[in-house]
Amino acid sequence: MEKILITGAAGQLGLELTNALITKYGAKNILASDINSKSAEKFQSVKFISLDATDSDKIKELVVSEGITQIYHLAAILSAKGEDNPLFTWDLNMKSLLGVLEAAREYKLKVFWPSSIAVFGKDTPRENTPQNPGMVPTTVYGISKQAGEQWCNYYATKFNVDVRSIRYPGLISYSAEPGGGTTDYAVDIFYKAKENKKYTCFLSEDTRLPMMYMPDAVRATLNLMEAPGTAIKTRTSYNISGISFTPRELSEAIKEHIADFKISYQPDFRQDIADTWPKSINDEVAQKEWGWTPEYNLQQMTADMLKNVKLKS
Ligand code: AKB
Repeated sequence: MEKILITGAAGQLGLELTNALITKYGAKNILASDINSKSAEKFQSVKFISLDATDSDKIKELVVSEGITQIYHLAAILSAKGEDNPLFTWDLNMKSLLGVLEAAREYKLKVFWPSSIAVFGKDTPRENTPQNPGMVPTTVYGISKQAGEQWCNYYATKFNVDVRSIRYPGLISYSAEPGGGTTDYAVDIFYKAKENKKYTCFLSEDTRLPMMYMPDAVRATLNLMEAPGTAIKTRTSYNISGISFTPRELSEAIKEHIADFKISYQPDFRQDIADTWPKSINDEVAQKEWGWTPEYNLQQMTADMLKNVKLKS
């Protein structure tokens, strides 16, 4: 039986993946962790521990004491927030990954680790971005994800560690808000649309970015982790495509439900980051190797978000 440790379980992706893993493997086989001990309240049905993901000794200790067989290592600082403190971001993102990979080598664990479209940069073709183009990332988060992909590939080829990864686009969900990303506007906008029918966007109206609705992202992750090892030929990280849209197109989709919704634009430093990222992603390799295909389009995602977003009291 699998026993799964999740780091960064209280984050936007963490909460949803934890729930999906509980459904798949049963609550008693899941150990949720996050650095913030207050996050415990988010995990009623599953064991939770407060864990600094850079503490590699503690991770190894847990692997032994809890009989862990898989780690979903999600803890990281994202693109926009990472720029506030580049060295700390590098340290946290890399140290935690290397600790997990070492534990995986020693105890033969299976690992999932998220990469990001932030690995791409100014030299990358921005339309239909291929799996292996030139990549010179422009944020410390992107640099850490790019280097992390190489480390994953190294551990997979040199030590036979079964580590699998996806380059997520911007993720959109209603259970937990994202924290510190360049794509966060695509979640914030739904809260503001429901709260007071207007939103000031920190990206310009025509900034097209790759995004994905959370149910697709969770399904992609589980499908990748379930695929036979022989099918997984890419051990850096897989491109996957969902929905690409601009803030203007998203606002138009919202207006189909809230006719008097208004959007204005005040681009800030996040615009410079977005301008180096792809507009759309080519995911032929993921399609071919493990059968990836998205389900949600812009209209379906928008209707579902507006139905489910709950305003904070
Ligand atoms: C961010 O904007 O930093 C993240 C990402 C695309 O990895 N959502």
